[in-house]
Amino acid sequence: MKTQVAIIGGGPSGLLLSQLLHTRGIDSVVLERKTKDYVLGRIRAGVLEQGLVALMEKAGCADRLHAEGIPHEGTWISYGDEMFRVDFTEHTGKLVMVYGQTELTSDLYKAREESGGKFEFNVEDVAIHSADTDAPHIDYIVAGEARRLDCDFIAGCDGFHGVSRQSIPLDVRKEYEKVYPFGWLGVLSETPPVNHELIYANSPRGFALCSMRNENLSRYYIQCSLSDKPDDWTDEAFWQELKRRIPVYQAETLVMGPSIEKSIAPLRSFVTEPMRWGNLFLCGDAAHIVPPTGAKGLNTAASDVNYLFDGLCDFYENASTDGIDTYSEKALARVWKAERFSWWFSSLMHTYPNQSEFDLKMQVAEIEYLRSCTSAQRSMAENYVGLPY
Ligand code: FAS
Ligand code: PHB
Repeated sequence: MKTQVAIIGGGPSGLLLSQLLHTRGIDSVVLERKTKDYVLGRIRAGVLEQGLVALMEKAGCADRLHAEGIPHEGTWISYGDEMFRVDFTEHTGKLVMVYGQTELTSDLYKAREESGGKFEFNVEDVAIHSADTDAPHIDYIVAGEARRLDCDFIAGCDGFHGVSRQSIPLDVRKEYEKVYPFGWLGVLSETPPVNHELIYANSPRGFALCSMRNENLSRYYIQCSLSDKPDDWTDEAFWQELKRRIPVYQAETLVMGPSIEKSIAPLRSFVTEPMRWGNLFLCGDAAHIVPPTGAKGLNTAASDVNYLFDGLCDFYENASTDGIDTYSEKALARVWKAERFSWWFSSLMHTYPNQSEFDLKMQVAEIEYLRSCTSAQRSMAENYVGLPY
């Protein structure tokens, strides 16, 4: 089989790129390790920057997002029983859209299927060949049959555990990593959200986050030990712990109910450089990971896709390699700003083992500074709504 752009990974990065390329008549094939239902069953991001909303509009996939997404003009930060609001719109004139990654990915699959998108699901043994030449190809197996995909370019959209990053020689790539000493236990429940906006909570017992998907579907997280397993936590234990970490007057109004999804995500900051090797381009989690505190994971994948899409269009429409030659540099410049914000916000809101009394005082002073200082709130707002592409 031959295509112009071979895309490894059928998550949001791969699908968004494939659909955008389709709008410009550029052919692609998406190779996905799992089934579509498995991909759609993963509960992940919930907050979209306006840049990602604009890309979904450009891809012709934003109708349901605009109909069902919830615009948020600010967020709440709590520490102990104190709570204050950071107003995104007051400081930046922008807002974010609360709309689950699952829904976004579903919208992209629907658009690709309606426009004849080419997929291979349940692919195994994906192997990238000759990426550093003008004739790269991918070998893979489907249902026991060996197949080959020849292409001009390969987009590695296969996430942190994918094959693409590993295909870049070790003497070419440099990796940067910070692993956090805790995880996030997340619960989805068919209950009304405790607040109509998000609450990021710092408490002596650990971080908590109150989020949502719609007016009767709430998403909650509590910081947990890396040794915890979801089954270690009954629903009752989860709700009681969450109530201890948010202000009393919010805990009193919390509507609890059975969890319909419960999972634990480890937290890490990770970047690999460069994000290009020959005609292989890394996008999204294949190249970088952020702790979800700043809601930057999916949104930084989007800016990668934006830069790569522009570069590929420049190549096919204007025979120019300027866009693809500057892809890695441009993408990394924004990636590192997202890494900084996510690390800063995670350092501010979580409890760390062996935190000294002084460390705790610094955390409270930083939160107090954010509460009381307009420029500190503007800085947070600018990063949260998304820095320019
Ligand atoms: P993805 O990992 O989503 O998709 C990669 C795809 O490639 C997968 O479908 C995988 O099956 C496939 N694949 C892997 N190896 C392959 C191979 N060899 N061949 C073919 N296909 C292969 N971000 C937020 O902003 N907020 C959050 O709350 C949040 N929560 C998260 C929770 C978890 C558990 C994880 C892991 C991530 C979370 N993220 C969150 C980040 C997440 O949203 C990612 O940023 C987003 O999924 C990135 O999308 P992709 O780059 O497409 O990678
Ligand atoms: C979510 O709703 O899943 C969510 C929202 C904001 C975050 C992380 C996760 O920072």
